[in-house]
Amino acid sequence: MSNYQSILVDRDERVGIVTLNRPNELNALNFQLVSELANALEELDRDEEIRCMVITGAGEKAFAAGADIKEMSDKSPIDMLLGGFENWIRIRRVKKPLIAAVGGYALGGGCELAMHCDMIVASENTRFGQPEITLGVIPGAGGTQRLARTLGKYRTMEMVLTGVQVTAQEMADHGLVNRVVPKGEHLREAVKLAKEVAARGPIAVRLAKQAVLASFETTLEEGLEMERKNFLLLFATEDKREGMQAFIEKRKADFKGR
Ligand code: CO8
Repeated sequence: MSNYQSILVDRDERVGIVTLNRPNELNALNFQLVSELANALEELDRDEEIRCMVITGAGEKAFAAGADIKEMSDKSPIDMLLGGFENWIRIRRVKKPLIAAVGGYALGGGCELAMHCDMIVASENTRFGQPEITLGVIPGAGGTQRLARTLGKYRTMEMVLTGVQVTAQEMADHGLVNRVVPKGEHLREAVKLAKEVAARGPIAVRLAKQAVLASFETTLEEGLEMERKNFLLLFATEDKREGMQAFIEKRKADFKGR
């Protein structure tokens, strides 16, 4: 595993855990951190031992309080294009499931990073928000789109146009948070959820993630076609044989990812 300065990379059985590690800056996402995060996630994505990844923030106060405002303040559009966006696209393309373990502030790019993940576990002290409007800009890593697809137009407008902070429970009520847990429990609960995913067949998990994500980007007809093809593809795997045989023999399946 590579050496990183702004993140920590750990593993717990088949779960890779990446910690955003700038607690004194509330884990503000500077260019280096996002680049390291993309590198680490791609490395874990290639690692056959790892089946699911959790992203969390160091310290009690924040998952991430957004992109690094001090770093961004004198940047040009071209600096932002070259220094920033490519790495966010790399995170979006990770094939294994990502779970955000969120405690404290998840603002701006922090909220957007959580929404890049496939599931979100948040502690009850979490505050989500898109405060970019208070800085004279707007969300740039998917906030307007991903919030609107989950919360709908009206609540998203309020968040994006005012910068208001929203509780984990309210986000859960809107379907944007999977589990709200007591303060300090978010990482433990996210790893528990990740281990549940990691016990499933990794090829099926990968193709399931791809199919669900397609529902945001295609027509129903195209999405159904992709689901059907992925379903059929899985009938060529050893894991399908193992999963069905294990059911018949009343034992736990041992999936190999083949
Ligand atoms: N950037 C840089 N430094 C930060 C950030 C940030 N986003 N957030 C906090 N910090 C720093 C503070 O400057 C402070 O440092 P110092 O001790 O040196 O003064 C330290 O972290 C602690 O912060 P505070 O003292 O402010 O802590 P408080 O508890 O008083 O307040 C808040 C906590 C409310 C979270 C407050 O820090 C805050 O409002 N932070 C900024 C939130 C924000 O506006 N986020 C949006 C940023 S813009 C963005 O995310 C655009 C995403 C674009 C993605 C695409 C990129 C290519």
